[in-house]
Amino acid sequence: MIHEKYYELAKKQEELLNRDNQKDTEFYNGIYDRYIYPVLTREHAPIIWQYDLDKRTNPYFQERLGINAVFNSGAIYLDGKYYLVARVEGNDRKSFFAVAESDNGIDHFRFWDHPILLPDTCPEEVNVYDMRLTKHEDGYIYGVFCSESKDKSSNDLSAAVAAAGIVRTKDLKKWERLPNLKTLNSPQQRNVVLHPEFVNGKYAFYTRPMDDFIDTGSGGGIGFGLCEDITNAVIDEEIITSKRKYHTITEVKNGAGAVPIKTDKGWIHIAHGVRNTAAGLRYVIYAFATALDDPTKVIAEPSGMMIGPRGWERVGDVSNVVFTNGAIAKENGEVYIYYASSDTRLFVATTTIDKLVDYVFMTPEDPLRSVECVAQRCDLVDRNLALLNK
Ligand code: M1P
Repeated sequence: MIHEKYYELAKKQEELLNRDNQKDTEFYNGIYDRYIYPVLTREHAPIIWQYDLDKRTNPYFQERLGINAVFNSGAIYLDGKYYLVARVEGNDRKSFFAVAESDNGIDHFRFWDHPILLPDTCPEEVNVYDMRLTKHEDGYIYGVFCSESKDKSSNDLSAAVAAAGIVRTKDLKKWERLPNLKTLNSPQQRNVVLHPEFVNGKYAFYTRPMDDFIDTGSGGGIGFGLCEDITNAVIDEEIITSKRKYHTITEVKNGAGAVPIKTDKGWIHIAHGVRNTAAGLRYVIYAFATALDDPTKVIAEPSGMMIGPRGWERVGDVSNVVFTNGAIAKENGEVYIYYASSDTRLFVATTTIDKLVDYVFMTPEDPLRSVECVAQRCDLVDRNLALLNK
């Protein structure tokens, strides 16, 4: 017998799932549009994931397996639909993956009935999160994610080891688990992204060399490495592409985000940068371009952040964070950047390839010193005043 409260909650949830999103007309920067509502929140999680609907076993209709947050999502466009593979975090702090789909990419996202049950091939793995989805030229869709385990070499209960887990699928329904990526020179890895094309005939990964679970330590930025065999992926050499720099948005760490977008002028990368503040770490999203014939060679890197947390985006489980691990670039030039705010909810920002290219190649680089930043701004002012006073 189904508890009557279920129908009340289901009706309320239907209203949320059917709500149209709206562009945030208060916001303008010419680079992308923001939207008023998140595309996914904990309120989007199916009721059947959380409640036992049976009145006999759940007379008070209590939440049995609560959902705390829905955030960092891989993204892919397949057969006319927009799919997100979201990081869903239960009240128990464990994350898992679940597919949500929409017809237009900006609203009406709806989770499939079942979360993804990954093949349990990694007994030490305790947590999984932040899947990047790569439609690879070998014909598979790969999901690369963080596979986290307890650091058994330490007595500290919070000491953990992060590695890159790899799965592949053709339909987002059946997932084959491959061995975790091994990087011979980096003890830990997070924010690993598979490049969509072979490079020199090999699989190419963007990595994030780390000495420690939180601190990247000597890790100098976003790495890059090649491997022969994705079914036993080993990278013996990582080189740094986008570097961390002093007194910038990447000072503490950075990491690859969405799968790079191929354009006529180069690969466009949408990544995250982290700096420290008295209030803790601040995560923002930035962009850069690498050469088409050498995806490790940075050829343009606009100054500063592209997306920063704004308004209520600043507040959540881990406040002052925006983070992306998925974007969709369609053949018609539309781009959908899915970014989570404060490890709590997921938003979309929309733009186009042309606007992204203009942003990445026409925005001046960070000259890295205040005095030079002012000179850069004065140059802009002078050019504008000359135009205005003509
Ligand atoms: O809490 C902010 C983000 O922290 C991590 O990113 P990084 O590895 O760069 O520190 C990730 O765990 C990410 O999931 C999270 O959003």
